[in-house]
Amino acid sequence: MRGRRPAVDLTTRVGSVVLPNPVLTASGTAGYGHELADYLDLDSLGAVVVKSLHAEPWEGNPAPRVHATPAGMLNSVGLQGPGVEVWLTHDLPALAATGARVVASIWGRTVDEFARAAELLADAPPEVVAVEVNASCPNLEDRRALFAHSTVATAAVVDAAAAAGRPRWAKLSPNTPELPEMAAAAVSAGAEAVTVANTLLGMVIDTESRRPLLGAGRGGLSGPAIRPVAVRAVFDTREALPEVPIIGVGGVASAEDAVEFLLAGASAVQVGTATFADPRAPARILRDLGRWCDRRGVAALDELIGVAHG
Ligand code: RRO
Repeated sequence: MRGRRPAVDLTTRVGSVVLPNPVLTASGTAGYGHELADYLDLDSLGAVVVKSLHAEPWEGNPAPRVHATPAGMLNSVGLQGPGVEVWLTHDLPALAATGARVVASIWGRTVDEFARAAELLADAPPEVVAVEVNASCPNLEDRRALFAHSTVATAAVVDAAAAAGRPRWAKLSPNTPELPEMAAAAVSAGAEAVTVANTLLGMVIDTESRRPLLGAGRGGLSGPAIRPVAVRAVFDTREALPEVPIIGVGGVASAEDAVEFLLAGASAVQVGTATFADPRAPARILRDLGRWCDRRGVAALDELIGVAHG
């Protein structure tokens, strides 16, 4: 066996969910089903997180919905989706058939709508390993009512999602200075983990029309431009709540970026905007993460997670 190095064990644990590796897709960037299957083996990823689903079909916002920005992009898709019932029959079967672990993201305009979406997921097959409760979409009409900017509302939607009968992850907002308080509220309501964080609220103005460029005006900024914000948000959350599993998201485009999030305290990362430029990005980052660890003699992720805290 001379010269053969031990394989790196990339297994990670997010609450009660054990994943073979820490590289997941980010909600909204990998479709609803097996859209990326032509580019990568979806079951090779830690999990596939699908775009946020409402209990009912939802049309979304007027075009244009996306716009490239320096080192990132702005979106206001506006939560378009087929609704949980259609997703269960139309999209999920092909995704589950790939062998992927699936995380269903849900949203609602009210606590009852979160509860309804979660109820519809109660009979989902076991491939749906967790529910990500999207409390933080910046593209709702009434942003003052954003659940993830209130501890009470965050707890309420996480609690409502219990109806799905599977582990809950709360997706939180970077647009509040009280992120650790929101994380604590989510956990107190039963979340096993927090996803940190959604997009940063932004705007681009078209200098010719002299009006906001996106159809909805404001939108969520993502990509490498926000990575330092997201890394800081993960670091803050880990510092305040060292026992709470964190899924880091925001501008992960390389294995080194993923390592940065792990060091800040994340147990897993989600790849989002990078996938729009290269649909193979999650697989590339996973491969390179293994090599990165191998070259440095890192045998398991516990050697990295949270280490930046000293
Ligand atoms: O659909 C969207 O406009 C959207 C959602 Br649900 C979200 O959570 N984050 C985002 O940037 N866009």
